[in-house]
Amino acid sequence: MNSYSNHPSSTLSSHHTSSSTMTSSSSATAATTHDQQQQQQRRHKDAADQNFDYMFKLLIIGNSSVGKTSFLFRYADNSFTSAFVSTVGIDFKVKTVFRQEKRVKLQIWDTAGQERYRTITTAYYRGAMGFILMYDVTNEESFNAVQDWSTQIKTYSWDNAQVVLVGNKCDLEDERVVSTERGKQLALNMGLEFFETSAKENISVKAVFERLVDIICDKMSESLDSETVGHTSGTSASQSSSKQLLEKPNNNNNKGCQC
Ligand SMILES: Nc1nc2c(ncn2[C@@H]2O[C@H](COP(=O)(O)OP(=O)(O)OP(=O)(O)O)[C@@H](O)[C@H]2O)c(=O)[nH]1
Ligand SMILES: [Mg+2]
Repeated sequence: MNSYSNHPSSTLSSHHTSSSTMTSSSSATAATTHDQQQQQQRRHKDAADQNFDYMFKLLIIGNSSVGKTSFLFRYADNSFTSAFVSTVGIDFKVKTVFRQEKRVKLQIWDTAGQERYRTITTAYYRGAMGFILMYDVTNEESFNAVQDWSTQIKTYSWDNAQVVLVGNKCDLEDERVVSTERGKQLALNMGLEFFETSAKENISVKAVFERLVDIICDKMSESLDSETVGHTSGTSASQSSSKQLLEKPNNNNNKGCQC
């Protein structure tokens, strides 16, 4: 069974493209439908591809309109639209990358920032190995909310989940209200790595994902080492946490992560 294709996300999702282009002329609608079909086919193919060493479940979280969906679209499809279609519930994309000589399949969940979807979105935190916690450098409120989002992670995900802090929309220098220094300081206080990005101008988007994957891989190696030490010394300390982090799909029986 493939855990992606059977996921309820399809009934909860919304895309920029689906809502913003369907209202055009009928020929444009036909073209869009064809594009959408192709996209959907590619999506199913990517999701079904079992040729990978690890599968990491990642979540993008943060206030509404900080740019989470745009960030994911930039990374996965290299596309950007200035239209704002607020995400309904949750959606995901799949992308496979090579890091540290491993083929890593990323299952990237794009969550709705609106409060009313909080019950749905937090249900997906479980089993996530990494979080991109995003604020908007032109929006003070989104920056002030970072601590609350961090609390949500602590409450609903496991202890080993890795988090990076991202200040998005750094292309809007004239509208900036959160300085780079404040972002850095907050990240330092929270013990997180920090990036400023622009989904619009494609600044540091790929770097964020690559760094997060590297951090997770490093954590996995550490867990492996401590597990080996634990076994050698006959103790079971840290075994359960390593087990969680090392939980990886078994390619032979086509099982994905149990999210
Ligand atoms: N200038 C600029 N605009 C951006 C950037 N990223 C996103 N936007 C715009 O900000 C608006 C909100 O972007 P979304 O990606 O839909 O925001 P979101 O965080 O997914 O919002 P929710 O789905 O409601 O949680 C859209 O109009 C985007 O075009 C960026 O890096 N620079
Ligand atoms: Mg969104």
